Amino acid sequence: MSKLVNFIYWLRIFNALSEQKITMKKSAIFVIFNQSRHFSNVCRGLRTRPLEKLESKPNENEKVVKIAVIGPPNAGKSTFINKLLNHRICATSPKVHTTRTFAKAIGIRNNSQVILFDTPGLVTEKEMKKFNLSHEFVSACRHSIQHSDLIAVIHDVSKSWTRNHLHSTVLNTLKEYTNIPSILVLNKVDLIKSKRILLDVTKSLTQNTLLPKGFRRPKDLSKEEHQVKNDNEEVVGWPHFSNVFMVSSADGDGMSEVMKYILRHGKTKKWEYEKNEYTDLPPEELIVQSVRARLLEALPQEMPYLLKCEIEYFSEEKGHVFTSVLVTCPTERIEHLVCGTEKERIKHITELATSDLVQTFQKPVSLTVSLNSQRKKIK
Ligand SMILES: Nc1nc2c(ncn2[C@@H]2O[C@H](COP(=O)(O)OP(=O)(O)O)[C@@H](O)[C@H]2O)c(=O)[nH]1
Ligand SMILES: [Mg+2]
Repeated sequence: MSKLVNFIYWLRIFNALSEQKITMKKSAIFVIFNQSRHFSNVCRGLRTRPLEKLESKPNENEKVVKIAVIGPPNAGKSTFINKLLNHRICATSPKVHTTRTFAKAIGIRNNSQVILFDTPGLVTEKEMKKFNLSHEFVSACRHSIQHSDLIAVIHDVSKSWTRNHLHSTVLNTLKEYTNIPSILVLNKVDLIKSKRILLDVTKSLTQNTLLPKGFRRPKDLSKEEHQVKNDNEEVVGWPHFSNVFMVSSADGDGMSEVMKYILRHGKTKKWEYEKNEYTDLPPEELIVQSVRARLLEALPQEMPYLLKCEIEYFSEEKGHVFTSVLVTCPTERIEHLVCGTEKERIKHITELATSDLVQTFQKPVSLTVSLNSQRKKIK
């Protein structure tokens, strides 16, 4: 069976290459199949991204606005970006560190190109070790902030034990980039019944400086009284947010207000990306991230972090994406668990990842997810 699948892939790759008028030696193609990480480089000629060029004539109405979306892992940054742009670009899951690479999500509103930086969650040294994250992971986040017009802090209000203070890494980042205006986005408000909670959270996180519409701040508070501190006498908020929004990235509530505000920060300049370009990530990376996110969602606890996902095959033919992802498990026991009884679990994961990718690429997708285990490979 696997020989037949391989044969079909061979046929497809030959078709795709001949369609793209790419000439390659047979030996070169053999290397691609043996080293899948090299494969994506060869696929550069087979972009799924439409390559419609912008008119070369500069348009004075064109604007660009860049927003660094920051916040602790799982606050809902990727979900927020997808909802704001109304396009599933970033992978999301209920587990932390779904986003492991820094990515740009791009959309057009009116005459403005809106570029959102989906930053991997800000992490402490301890978390970096625990989740095996590289230093580049953190520096990519800082780099994106430096180049943005606005910082959007995404804060999860659904967790009672963290909602009343900003994450220390968020506070440190805000202190570092005081020159860039920042907004506070209280996310997951759909999970909060009481408006009072939202009011208290806003007071704490903005150090009593900003309140939602309809609430008045007492005029005669002294500077010290503004400072909201936790039990350890640490300041828990940031007094320089230029605005505060309450949203649900899950159902879209409050998103249009955020977009209106973002558009006000646009600078008149030539668009930086092609009209239909929606991310700087290559399609192979989007595919791997989508499969990984569904594995994170479907598997218990830390197990999905032990799996290695890599692209085996990618091609686009006549508007249809054909792709295959190889998931390497550390042991055969984990491979069986991922596979599930009668392959039910892996089939379900594949179906969900396929439907995510259809939304991302906005074209039909045929995805295969194959499993392997390291031990078996060594044998
Ligand atoms: N109920 C609810 N869940 C949300 C909301 N925003 C995000 N989530 C969920 O929170 C989890 C983490 O979201 P994700 O975007 O991956 O977080 P990130 O790590 O900050 O990028 C996912 O399971 C999302 O479905 C929201 O507004 N409401
Ligand atoms: Mg994310």
